[in-house]
Amino acid sequence: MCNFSISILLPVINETFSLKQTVFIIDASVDEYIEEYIIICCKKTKEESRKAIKELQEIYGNKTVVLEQTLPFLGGAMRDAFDICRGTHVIMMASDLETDPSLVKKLIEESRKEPEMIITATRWKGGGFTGYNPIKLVCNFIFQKLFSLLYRVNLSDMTFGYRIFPSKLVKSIQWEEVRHPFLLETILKPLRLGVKVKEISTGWKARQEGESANSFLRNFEYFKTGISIRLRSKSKILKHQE
Ligand SMILES: Nc1nc2c(ncn2[C@@H]2O[C@H](COP(=O)(O)OP(=O)(O)OP(=O)(O)O)[C@@H](O)[C@H]2O)c(=O)[nH]1
Ligand SMILES: [Mg+2]
Repeated sequence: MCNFSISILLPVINETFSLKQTVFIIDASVDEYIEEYIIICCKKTKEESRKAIKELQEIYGNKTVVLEQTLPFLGGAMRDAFDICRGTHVIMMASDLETDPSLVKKLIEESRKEPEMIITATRWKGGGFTGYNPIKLVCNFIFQKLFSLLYRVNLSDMTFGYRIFPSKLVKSIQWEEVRHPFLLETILKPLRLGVKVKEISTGWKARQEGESANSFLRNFEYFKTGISIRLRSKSKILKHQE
């Protein structure tokens, strides 16, 4: 397949060296397919992070697209980037090194074999968790089991926001979430549409700089997202055609 290009989405609040490291590792391993790095900023993005972004712009020029998000929160950042991405495929990830950038190469290889599929990273198939809150880990495990039963799929990590999608697909869906449950929405809505999903294993290591923008209690909002999408008709998942 010759027409294959990637938009990498990197939302940023407080990352500096983690963001730069992410781009350096990706660039060194898969430069030929990268159409653009869309770095998404908001009012909360720190001055030091903006400095790191400028450095990346100096190195990578037009390949670095800086987007000031209009919708709020993490889901809003991704949704704004979905609207403007130019690659045939898009990789949703983080800039805090919790989404291991050395896996991008494998995500791309798998996606090139099955371009209509979603390839998603799982921490539950051998890669494991380093520095993850133990209570959160148990809740996460139970949640994954419950929702794989509810959606009748053999998936082990539906809440991890590290995956590659065909851009056409993400542009055709009517997204609703603006906070972290957006990460779950991006797998459940395609599943409801019959899109095939493949998992590949990755490890997870807690970030070394900054802190998460998600609070523990907010994790319970994932239930509402998971159940309501299960009950939604397919026609309500797609954007209305004009
Ligand atoms: N532009 C932008 N970036 C965000 C926003 N919220 C989070 N991010 C970034 O998105 C990435 C993932 O967010 P985190 O808050 O670390 O959340 P997480 O790792 O998915 O979830 P936890 O496991 O709860 O830590 C990080 O690189 C954040 O800096 C936001 O509202 N706007
Ligand atoms: Mg994080």
